[in-house]
Amino acid sequence: MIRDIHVPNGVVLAVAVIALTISSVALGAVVVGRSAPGGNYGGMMGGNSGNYGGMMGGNASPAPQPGSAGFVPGTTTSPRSIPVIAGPGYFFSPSTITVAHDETVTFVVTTMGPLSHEFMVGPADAVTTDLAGTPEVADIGMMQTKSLTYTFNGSGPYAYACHAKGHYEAGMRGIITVVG
Ligand SMILES: [Cu+2]
Repeated sequence: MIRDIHVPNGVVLAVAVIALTISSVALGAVVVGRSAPGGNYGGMMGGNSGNYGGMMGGNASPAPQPGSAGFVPGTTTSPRSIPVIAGPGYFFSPSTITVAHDETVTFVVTTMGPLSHEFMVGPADAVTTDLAGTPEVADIGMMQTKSLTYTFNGSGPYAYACHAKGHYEAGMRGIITVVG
């Protein structure tokens, strides 16, 4: 049943994540961030209520992605929120993410299943080698959500990974493509 979340259906995933995290403290911080001028969900979803109404109502049209018309890139004052599910098992959903050059993104990472995970993001070489100083949030326990904000101002390639013992080797990593 939980495996269903892994299907490549952005709407299902987004709704699941929001349902999971809407009561969490972590998302609260993100919502505050998104409330800054020019960066609320109302504009992106084409609604006018400035909240999750469009997505929770089962709207089949996800927000425009980088490279598409109507895309609104995240900024340092209003990062774009990207939900990520860790597990159950040794993978992230999604396993590929697209960002715009110079965009600031807040990854909202929720662990499914009993294993604790971490989320590291940065240049692919640093992430692959677990280089000290690479941004990460660690010890994300079952049903916990932690957030990490990152600005993609380099040339790439970028990646994300979990380096809990054995997890990276088992496939717990993802690729970030920069466009624009
Ligand atoms: Cu892990």
